[in-house]
Amino acid sequence: MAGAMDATNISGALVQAMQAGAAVRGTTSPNPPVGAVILSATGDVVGRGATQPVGGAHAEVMALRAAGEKARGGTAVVTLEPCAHTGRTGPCATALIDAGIARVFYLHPDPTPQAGGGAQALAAAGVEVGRLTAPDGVEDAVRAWLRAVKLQRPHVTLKFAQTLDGFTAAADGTSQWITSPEAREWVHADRARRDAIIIGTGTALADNPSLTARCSDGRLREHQPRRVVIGKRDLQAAGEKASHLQQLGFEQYDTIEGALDELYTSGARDVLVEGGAGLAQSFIEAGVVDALAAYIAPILLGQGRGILANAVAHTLADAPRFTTVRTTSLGPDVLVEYEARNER
Ligand code: AOF
Ligand code: ZN
Repeated sequence: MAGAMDATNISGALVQAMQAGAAVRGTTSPNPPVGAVILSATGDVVGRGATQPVGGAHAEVMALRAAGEKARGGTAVVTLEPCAHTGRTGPCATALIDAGIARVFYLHPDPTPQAGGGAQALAAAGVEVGRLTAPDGVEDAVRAWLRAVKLQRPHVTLKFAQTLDGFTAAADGTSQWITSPEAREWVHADRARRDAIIIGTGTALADNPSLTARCSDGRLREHQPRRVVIGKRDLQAAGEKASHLQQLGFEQYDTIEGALDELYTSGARDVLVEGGAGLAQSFIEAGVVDALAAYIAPILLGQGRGILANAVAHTLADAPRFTTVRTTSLGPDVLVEYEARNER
């Protein structure tokens, strides 16, 4: 029977494992960004690890390496059920057994037919196995991957910066800058954690956005997402206008469905849609928006351009609804993250 001190250690280890997983988000696809923590037999954290880029070690193996002999008789806390298969790497369940781990607690079961079954393999080897639930307010980086695997298309987050009355640009079209430097810095960090950033051809032509993930001093971040443009307008013919995108290389698809199909097949699991209103509208209408990231600035416009191009519901009862999962203060602004109600 687990004592109170033990439960505290395990929930603390889970938060650390979730943080380790969140830290590698954007670098692991098509694999999930998993985090793992090893507690020694006396309950001390002796190893931490996270999934390495494809072909590299899984989280458990990284954490076991860090722990060395101190893992013997200890506890592993992982954000995904340890795999039971030999894929690009060996089975984590076996690695845990071989290291002499006595107990394994994990957050999400692995739903894939090829890697699932680790819990059973561990239990069959005499390891005590338990499930954990996620604490509120801590980023659960595996969720987007789970949703993507279930739907066989990337998890989609629709992002926008808006005034507090819901406008993304003033009536005259000015939109720079609604949100603060702090919010923009966060946006760049977020881009580096995604597999792809998607915009519409209209936005590509009007704004000539770089769609790069940059540091505050303008340098490119280490991980850059794929740049994707959806729409039928010819960007090549537009020449100079989309020059940023052209220099950096971008992928263009005619339709949302075609883009999501190809992105999933080529390994993307977590993508960000950055606008404009026409594309956002089409994503909502297609029913493929899993999450929203709303950057809300303390500005009033009264009139202007909205997040979407048209009504998506004519009566309140039909309006798409979302669940608030997290709010973050970014200087004077607030980031509110939502999940679609059909998420689970
Ligand atoms: C784990 N720990 O850290 C991750 C897991 O091709 P492979 O061998 O890299 O295996 C990929 C699959 O393993 C992936 O689809 C997912 O089911 C699982 N990911 N499992 O035990 C980890 N990243
Ligand atoms: Zn594994």
